[in-house]
Amino acid sequence: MSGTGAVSATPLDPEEVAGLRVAVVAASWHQQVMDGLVAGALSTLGRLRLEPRLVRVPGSFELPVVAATLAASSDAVVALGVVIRGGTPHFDYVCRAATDGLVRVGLDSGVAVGFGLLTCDTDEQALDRAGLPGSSEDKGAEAADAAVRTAVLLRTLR
Ligand code: DLZ
Repeated sequence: MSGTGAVSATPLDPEEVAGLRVAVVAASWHQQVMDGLVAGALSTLGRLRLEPRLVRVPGSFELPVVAATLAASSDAVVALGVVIRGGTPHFDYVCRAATDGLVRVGLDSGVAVGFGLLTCDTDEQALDRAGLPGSSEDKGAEAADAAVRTAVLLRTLR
């Protein structure tokens, strides 16, 4: 999937997001990439003067169950992880479980869930999306922005 076509929405204003409770849940596999994703998400939230709770889980497979628990006390949950394709079908199972699980968390809880799960063929692809020096994209920042934007929208719709 290409990043071409991403929205360039008006930047969020700290005043319109004030009071939102935000949690970040981050997997731990592929440390360098995860460091970039977490930094991107935290810096986006920090710019909005939000103070997220950060929770680490072992792998991406564990993201949904912890996201579900965090959703009970949050207005937005940002889920971050990276899965790199290997030589077995394990990749597909972890990606599907994490993705389907996170969708379910959002629908069951009504809480905004930001999808910051990279599913890549190679380390290079993941590094290029991790918001690190030299990366062309910052998916951690994008997931945080999308989660907060959606939480604001849900707040106005209710
Ligand atoms: C087992 C596994 C493998 C092979 N690869 C990854 C990966 O690339 N990224 C990731 O976040 N987690 C991986 N895991 C770990 C699983 O997500 C999970 O933590 C374990 O299967 C234990 O439940």
